[in-house]
Amino acid sequence: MKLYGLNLSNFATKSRIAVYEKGANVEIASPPGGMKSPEYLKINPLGKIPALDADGTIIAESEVINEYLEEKFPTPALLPKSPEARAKIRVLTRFHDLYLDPPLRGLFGQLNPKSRDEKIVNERLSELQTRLDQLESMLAEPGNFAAGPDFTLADCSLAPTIFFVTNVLPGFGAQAPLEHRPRLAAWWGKVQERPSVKKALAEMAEAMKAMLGGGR
Ligand SMILES: N[C@@H](CCC(=O)N[C@@H](CS)C(=O)NCC(=O)O)C(=O)O
Repeated sequence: MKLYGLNLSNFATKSRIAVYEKGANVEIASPPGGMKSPEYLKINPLGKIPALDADGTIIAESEVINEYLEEKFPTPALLPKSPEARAKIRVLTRFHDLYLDPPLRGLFGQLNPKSRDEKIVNERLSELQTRLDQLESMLAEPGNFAAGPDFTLADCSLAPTIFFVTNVLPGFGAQAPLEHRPRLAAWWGKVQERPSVKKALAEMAEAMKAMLGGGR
């Protein structure tokens, strides 16, 4: 099996964490020729990462990949057993994909203070702060992982994006994301200690450093 992605991508990192958690025999590869190359577009016509080549079956979309990995490699489990508890995890992963990531992604084009559009920045920051408040109200009590005592697909989803949130927001002079959000702050401290997350976030940090010109 081969997982196409780039270390800086929060969506690709989400799937790498699931691979690392499972200890699955999955090769990690960059999209050949880049995300929009004819070669990669044949693999994933959307030109997005991640995509999983499951021995000939191509699976796109990070959450579909993670659910596939969960079915293919059930141990250790990243979803609980009861339908209700599974639904709770899926609400968090969907919240991540549909509501939390977009306002953050909308800030990526505004990183340069010299060329940023303050109106766009303010709108996206405001939406992102609302989403972080919503996340705070959805997370489990401090001391837990995102949805309870067990590490799940919800943690895989949220950790790479909160990595960006904590690294990017200070550059906009925004309200510190962990301030006044005790559940988010406690979860963030805990989840970074998980070996799979630690490894994947170190890869993200290295890629970010390289992108900002501090790397090789
Ligand atoms: N819904 C997709 C989102 C994937 C996504 O947007 N990945 C970004 C990198 S973090 C990407 O491929 N961007 C290139 C593009 O959208 O053209 C998923 O969950 O896999």
